[in-house]
Amino acid sequence: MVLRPEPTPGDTSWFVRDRFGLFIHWGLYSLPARHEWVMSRERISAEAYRKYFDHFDPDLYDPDMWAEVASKAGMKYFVVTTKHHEGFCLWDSKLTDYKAPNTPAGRDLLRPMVDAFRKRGFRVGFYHSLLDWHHPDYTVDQYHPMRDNEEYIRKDSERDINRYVEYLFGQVRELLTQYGKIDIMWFDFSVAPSERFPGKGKETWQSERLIKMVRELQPGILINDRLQIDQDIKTPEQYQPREWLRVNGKPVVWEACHTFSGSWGYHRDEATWKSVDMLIKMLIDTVSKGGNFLLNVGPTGRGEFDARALDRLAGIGEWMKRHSRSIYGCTQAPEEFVCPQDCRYTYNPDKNRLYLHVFSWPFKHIHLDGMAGKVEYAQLLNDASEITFKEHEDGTLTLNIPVKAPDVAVPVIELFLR
Ligand code: JFZ
Repeated sequence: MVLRPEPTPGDTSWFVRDRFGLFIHWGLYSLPARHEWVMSRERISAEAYRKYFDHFDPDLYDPDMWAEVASKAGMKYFVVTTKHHEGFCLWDSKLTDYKAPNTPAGRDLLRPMVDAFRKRGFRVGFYHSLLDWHHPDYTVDQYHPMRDNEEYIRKDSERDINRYVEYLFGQVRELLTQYGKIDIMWFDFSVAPSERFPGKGKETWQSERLIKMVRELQPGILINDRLQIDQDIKTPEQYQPREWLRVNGKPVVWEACHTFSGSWGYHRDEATWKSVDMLIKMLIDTVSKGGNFLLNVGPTGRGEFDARALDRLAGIGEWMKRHSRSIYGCTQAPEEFVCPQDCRYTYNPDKNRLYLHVFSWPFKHIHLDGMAGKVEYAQLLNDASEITFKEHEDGTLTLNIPVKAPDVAVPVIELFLR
């Protein structure tokens, strides 16, 4: 029996088919180049942070190249930070001067990006930070850059968070009315209360009213879970769930979001970059549990994907070129199919095909318990070469595999089921 996620308010049919998306974290934090939280981590005031605004000049920005690289990697949708916690806006918002057109960039950076990706058939997603460390009415909380500045904290009495929330609504309205059809709204995030400061959650954001507005402006749009009211997508971050995510015991639509390294924003000196093999296995593992995989690039202050990111995306694309059939339109295999060790199953219910991803290539045989009589034909996906098999009386089906593994990151055997 194939697990199906609980229905949601938005149209997730394309989302659970496409499976693989690109996250883009791009803002002023690309210039300090040491994590997108640098303003908070280093307690940088808005005044001191201004130097990045004054020097933001992505002269090598080429969104067509970004979209081309992402498309070749096999990605089908993208989610870009319209505004991150620093408060800087990539688009030509009429509600603030703190925006790309007022920097040396001199223009709306969001519009050419949306156009370039949409031209290649991508679905369009907007990440939008609920936190805003620049807005004058955004009150101090446990993550605010000025949380240790008593004088700044004292002035909280003059700040009106509801005036900030109206600004938030106004900018979301701009984004959902001026850039065509938007497929995902990825809000981020609600702040837990701390000993010193109150939190900011669904009451602060007026989440119910905001969700209502978003859905009125973009019918069918998908909304994530970080307004503190579950909507269409659960969003585990920087870890791999052990099984299909459930809410109240029921399987739900979910998307794991990950970085190449430990930073979402461009980080020059961060060295924990995941290998292509690891990233491919994470993608496979996610789909084998019925989830989506949103993989992030942090472009540089010049507007480029750096060499490390291009290397990973090219490597993933090389695998996806011959193996995307085991990702697109696939989900967790029926629970009666017991997956062999060091492997992952994905399953395409429309084609009734089972995909065996071999993470560690064994010697000569792979034994599929209980599959005798259920497989009509088997082949290596990379070159469509037949994999013969023998069926045993105890119900086992034994695949006869070559001693030498195929020269691909993760070999996949395509099983045509009866
Ligand atoms: C958030 C952002 O802070 C981060 O910069 C990035 O954009 C990521 C995709 O989303 O990261 C979070 C948000 C919430 C928690 C942890 C990381 N949380 O509630 O534990």
